[in-house]
Amino acid sequence: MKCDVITIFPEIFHAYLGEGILKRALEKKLIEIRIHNLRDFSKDKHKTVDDYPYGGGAGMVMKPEPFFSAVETLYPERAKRRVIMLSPAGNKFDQDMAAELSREKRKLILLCGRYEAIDERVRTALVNDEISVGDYILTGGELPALVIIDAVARLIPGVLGDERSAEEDSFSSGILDYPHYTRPPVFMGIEVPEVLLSGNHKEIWQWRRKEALRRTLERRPELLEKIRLSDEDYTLIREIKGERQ
Ligand code: 4G1
Repeated sequence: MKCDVITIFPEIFHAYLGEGILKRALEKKLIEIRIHNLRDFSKDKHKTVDDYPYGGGAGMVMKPEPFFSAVETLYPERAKRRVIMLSPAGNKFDQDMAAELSREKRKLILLCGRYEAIDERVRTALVNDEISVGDYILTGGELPALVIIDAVARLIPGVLGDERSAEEDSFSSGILDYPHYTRPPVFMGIEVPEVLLSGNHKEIWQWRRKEALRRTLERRPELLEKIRLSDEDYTLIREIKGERQ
């Protein structure tokens, strides 16, 4: 993953990317992320990046020139870049989209908005894709950009370390995770399910699969329509339905 971010708040990215798994992946050069300050691409002496909206109304709009100047300066070759705008009007980000972006050969350029909105001509003439991380109102596109960087980076081979592959984790199976427990065996009077202490790995994995299916059936039944279930899964689902009052 090669990624450039354009933002008026570079420090937000340095803080998050300076910790944990992503910090290590950057050090090992498994991913390459460059953070650019949009203000550095503003031409006037006050380094203005926003202006009043034509037609009036509340709030400010981000000017188009600094975004164009930033992208054309940093990555003039159109064919080798994929400009992504984080926007509530974009396609909803999900694990499939993260996987697709992790396979992208072009450099990803993430544009982060602030204020009310970004001038429409950025979308029309600069942006390839518009992505939203969800339906709520935010103060800026920086957290959405970090969500995308985080979800995509951990799919790059080597980023999660040798012990743990991205395929092993819960959501890559397309259903919710099973319940997890660690010591102590009894906490606040609540016991760890006996099967997990049994050492019987076949039974443990059967229990985990069943509890994952139970949770998905209860909380996110629509996820089950997106995946292919095995004959054993159908047996477990029948058991779960028989256990319900
Ligand atoms: C109209 C949410 C505006 C928000 C309707 C998810 C939200 C970027 C995202 C807004 C943003 C709704 C996102 C809103 C986002 C310019 C600066 C846009 C921040 C901005 C439902 C503010 N996923 N929001 N407007 O939140 O950037 O990516």
